[in-house]
Amino acid sequence: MTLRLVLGDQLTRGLSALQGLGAGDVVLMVEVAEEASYVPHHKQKLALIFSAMRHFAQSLREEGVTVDYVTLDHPDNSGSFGGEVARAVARHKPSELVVTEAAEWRVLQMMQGWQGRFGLPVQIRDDDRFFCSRADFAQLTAAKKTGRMEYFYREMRRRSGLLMQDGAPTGGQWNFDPENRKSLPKGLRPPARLRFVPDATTREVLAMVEQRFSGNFGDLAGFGWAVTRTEALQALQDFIDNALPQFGDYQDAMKAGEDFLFHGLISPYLNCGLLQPREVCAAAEAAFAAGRAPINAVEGFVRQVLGWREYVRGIYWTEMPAYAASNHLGAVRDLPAFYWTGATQMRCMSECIGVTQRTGYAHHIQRLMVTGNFALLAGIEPAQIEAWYLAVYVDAYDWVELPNVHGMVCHADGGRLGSKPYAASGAYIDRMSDYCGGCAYDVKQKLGAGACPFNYLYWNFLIANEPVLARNPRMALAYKNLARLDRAPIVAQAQAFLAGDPMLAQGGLGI
Ligand code: FAD
Ligand code: DLZ
Ligand code: SF4
Repeated sequence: MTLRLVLGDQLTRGLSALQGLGAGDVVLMVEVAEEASYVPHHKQKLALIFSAMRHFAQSLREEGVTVDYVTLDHPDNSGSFGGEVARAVARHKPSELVVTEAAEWRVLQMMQGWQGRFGLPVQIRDDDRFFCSRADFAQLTAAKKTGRMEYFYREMRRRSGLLMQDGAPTGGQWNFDPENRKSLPKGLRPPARLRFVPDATTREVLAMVEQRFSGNFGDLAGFGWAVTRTEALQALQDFIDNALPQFGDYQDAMKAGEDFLFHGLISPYLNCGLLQPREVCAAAEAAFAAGRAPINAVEGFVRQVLGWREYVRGIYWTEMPAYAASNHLGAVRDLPAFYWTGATQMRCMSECIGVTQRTGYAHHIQRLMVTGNFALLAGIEPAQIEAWYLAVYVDAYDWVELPNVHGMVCHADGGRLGSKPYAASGAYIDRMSDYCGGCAYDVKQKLGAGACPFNYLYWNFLIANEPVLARNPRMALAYKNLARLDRAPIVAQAQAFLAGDPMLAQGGLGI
């Protein structure tokens, strides 16, 4: 018989490891302490993964498949993938072990040692759930000019045929981004979103997580994530019908108390395998074809999934393991404690950390331009802010979190992912949100007690990184503007804030 391992982010019936499943085969699924604790995951992330794993095992059993499922609290659980495969090999004495390549480098390394360790043939099959294979990505982006995301995305449109008509992009242009930067008008209420009431399996997992991981970040109370394929498809349909039409317009908007706006809320399902990238893009394209969503929304959505998601995965696999070790801007500051509590007077930060605590979710601009922007401007050590993002989001896995944080947020890769750092002053946050209105700081004030910290931290960031960034043509305008300013008071206030100086009214990283 063949032993087939299915990991917690491989919950897909068509998974390559399940292809050719024979009557005598055993599917192995294991809840292990090592995975549950390599970062202090948000409680909702743990609950989502364990519940989805248990439901997936149940659906296989209902098909008549033999599933050997080891729960976290099983008395003999060794706590690691390797230990649990070893125990299963001893139990079942398989002639072969079949796995789908792990999505992350750390686990693939482990898998590659299993044939020698267990003394039996181990087949590591490709993960074919992505549009672009690892080999195709490397070949497609080898040339410098075509290595950037926009070129990669256009080529993926051509190859997939998504939003293409007679060889040309549907709607006459590749990219509708300029239309997709509106702030939310007063009075426009985003739709209520479909959330799911926990069933008995989920309630059991919630109790286990609450008991075993009580000290972890995040609330469990509002848990409403889909945990089965059926529910994930319902969540996708809810997005397509109710939010997609305005997804494009308000893609970058932020509003206090509006946790989900018009976003997809599908990344946790794409990343654990309950939904497939092809079907979510096809659903959006069908909405456009039926006249139910405009092109700027549908193209904006397809670009995120077919473009960005595939691109960051490609960067991860072409650059690892060296990628994680770079620190281009030499950032070394410790992560402030308020990232774990939300207790700061910067309202934008407390709102974005607050939604993260409540739901395990924040949308792209909250992650990039608020919590990420602050980490960049304050010079937080990449490894520390990466560990935070990997822990706190229900959709966070190393292969997708790392390029987004290390590359896009920290610019620690020296521009491999994005050609310039996404640094911004308070004016950007003020334009795209309603956070500043209720803040203890004044976004219009550049310096002095009460000035928005994002303002002087922004200029201080440019000053501190001038030797590295000033030659970047995309930073030319920022440095031209800096040339008009008196640097000394900016640096003094930024340093006092970063040191937590109590003389600075409402100031400091310590708060
Ligand atoms: P929507 O806004 O509706 O977008 C649709 C889909 O596009 C998403 O579900 C996602 O699958 C994909 N997508 C969009 N942007 C990206 C991107 N930059 N990289 C990869 N996929 C993208 N996404 C993760 O899935 N896991 C992470 O750990 C993660 N960490 C991030 C960290 C930072 C600092 C930043 C800036 C972004 C990160 N993202 C991550 C990307 C993005 O924020 C989330 O995919 C998105 O917020 C998920 O919510 P949604 O499904 O409502 O997305
Ligand atoms: C994230 C996660 C967690 C918390 N727990 C488990 C687990 O107990 N068992 C499992 O198979 N997978 C888990 N996962 C997902 C894995 O970390 C993921 O499969 C690896 O990161 C490989 O990509
Ligand atoms: Fe954030 Fe500054 Fe606005 Fe306050 S004033 S919410 S700190 S950008």
